[in-house]
Amino acid sequence: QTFEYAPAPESRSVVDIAPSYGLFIDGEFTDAADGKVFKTVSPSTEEVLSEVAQAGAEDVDRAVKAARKAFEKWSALPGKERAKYLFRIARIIQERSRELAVLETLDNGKPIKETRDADLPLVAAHFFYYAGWADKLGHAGYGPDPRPLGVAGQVIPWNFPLLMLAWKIAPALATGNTVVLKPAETTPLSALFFADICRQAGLPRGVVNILPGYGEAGAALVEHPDVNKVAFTGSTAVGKAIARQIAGTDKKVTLELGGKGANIVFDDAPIDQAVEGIVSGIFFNQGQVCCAGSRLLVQESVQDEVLDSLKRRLSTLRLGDPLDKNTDIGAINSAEQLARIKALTEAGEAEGAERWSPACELPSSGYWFAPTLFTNVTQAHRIARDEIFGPVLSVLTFRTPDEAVAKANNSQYGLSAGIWTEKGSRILAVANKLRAGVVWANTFNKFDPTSPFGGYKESGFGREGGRHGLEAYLDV
Ligand code: TXE
Repeated sequence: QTFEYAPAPESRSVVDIAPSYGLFIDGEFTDAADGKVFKTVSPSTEEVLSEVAQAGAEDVDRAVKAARKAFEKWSALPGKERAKYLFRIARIIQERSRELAVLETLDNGKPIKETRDADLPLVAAHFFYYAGWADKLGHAGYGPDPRPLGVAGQVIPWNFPLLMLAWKIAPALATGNTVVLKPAETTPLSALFFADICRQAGLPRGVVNILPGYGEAGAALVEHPDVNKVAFTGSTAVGKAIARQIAGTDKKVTLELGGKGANIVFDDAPIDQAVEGIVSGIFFNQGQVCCAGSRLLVQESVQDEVLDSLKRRLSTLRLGDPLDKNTDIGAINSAEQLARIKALTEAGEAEGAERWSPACELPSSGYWFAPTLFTNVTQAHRIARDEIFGPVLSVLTFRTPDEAVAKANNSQYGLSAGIWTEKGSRILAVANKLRAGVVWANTFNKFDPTSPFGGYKESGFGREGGRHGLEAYLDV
C-alpha cells in the first residue's frame, strides 16, 4: 500500500526579510563606518535576499568598545540574573523557530526538514543548557569563583549558521563574558535575526554585537588588542592563520576545524541500519559538516551487500527545493564551495577512483551537486585525505579491526568516527583506539548540548558543549 504524501512547501512569506540590514553594535543596527554593503543570495535560486552592511576594522573597534563597556555590568550580575536572559532567549527562539527555520533554509540552502528538526531544536537546547549553568558555575569543578575572560571575539562558518552562533554565544554569556560575533559572509541573516531576539529579550546593550562581513573583518576582530578570547569554527587553513596571528598575545583560543570522519562498518552490523547511518553521516546538510562520515570503511566480506543497499537507498533521495518538506538534499551553500567540491571530485576520477551517482536531475539555477559515491579508493587519493565538504562519500575496505583502526587514524584530522557492529566489546576496543573527538556507535551525527565536542590533531583544540565548554570562557 502506498500513500501520496506531498505537503505544500514552506513559504518564504513565513519570515519578513528586510531589503537591507545594518551591523548590530551596542544594541542598535547601524551602517558600516565606510558605508560598504554586500549582498546575500539564496543558494537554491541565486536570488538576492538582502543587502547587508559589511563590517571593517573601524566597526570592529566600535563593537569591541561596546562589548568592553557592557562587560563591567554583565560580568557583575549574579549568575541567576544572567540565566534569566538566556532562558528568555531560548524561549523566544522556540516561539520564533518557524521563522528562523525558513530564514536559515533560504540563506543557507539546507532542507527545511533539517533546519526544523535538527538545527532549531539544538539551538534552543544550547541556550537552555547554558542558562542552567549560569548560577552553578561555583559547582562546575573549577573552584568557588571562576571568572569570565572578558570580551570574546567569535568567528563562525556558514554550514550551521545559527547553531554555531548558539555554540559560541550561549556559554560565553552564561559565564559572564560579552561577545562580538562575525557570521560567515554567505549566511549573515539568521545572526541578524538573533540580534533582534536579543533586543526582544531585553539583553543589555553591548552584551552581544553582530558584525557581518568577510575574512578581513574576522582577522581584525581576532587581533583586536581588547579581545580576550577567540573562538573560531572554519577551515583548518584559517584556523592555523589565526593561531599564528594571536601567538605571543595573552588571548585564549578555541579552534574547531575540518574533518575526514571514518564510518566503519563491520561484517556483523545490521546492514539496513548501517546504511541509514552512512547516508545521514555524509548526506546530512549536503555533507557540509565538519564531523561528516566522509570515508566509509567497510569490511571486505560485506562490501557488495553494503554498496548494493547504499546505492538503492541513494536512488530514493529527493534533491530540490529546500523549502519543500520532502526534500532530502538541498543546495550547496555557495558557488565557491561548489567549485571546491567539483575540483576534488574531478581529482578523484583523475586519480583512478570509480564514480557513481543516482539518476538525478539538478535544478537549472542555484548551486547543486548530486549525491556521489567513489569506490576503488586508496588511502593516497586526495578524496580519501582532503575534506571535500560536499555530498561525496569515499569508500575504502578493510579485513581486520586493526586494519580498520589504522586506516581510520590515517588522517591529518581527528574530529569524528562511527562504528557499526553488534559487539559491544568491539565498540569499546575500537573506540578507544580511534584518534577522534567523538565516536558514535550504531548511530551517527547525534548531538547534544551536554556533550563536549572538538577535535584531535588538525581538527583543532578546545571543546565546545557540556561542562568542558564552560572552561573555554573562564579563568579557573
Ligand atoms: O572557510 P573559512 P570557507 C572547510 C571546508 C570548506 C573550507 C573552506 O572544507 O570547503 O573550509 O570554506 C572567516 N581571519 N570548512 O572558505 O574561510 C570567514 O569569513 C578570521 C570547515 O568558507 O575558514 C567565515 O566567517 N576569519 C568548517 C569563517 O572564517 C576569517 C566550516 C569560515 O570561513 C579569515 C567551514 C581570517 N583570515 C568551512 N578568513 C567546519 N569546521 O565546520 C576567513 N574568515
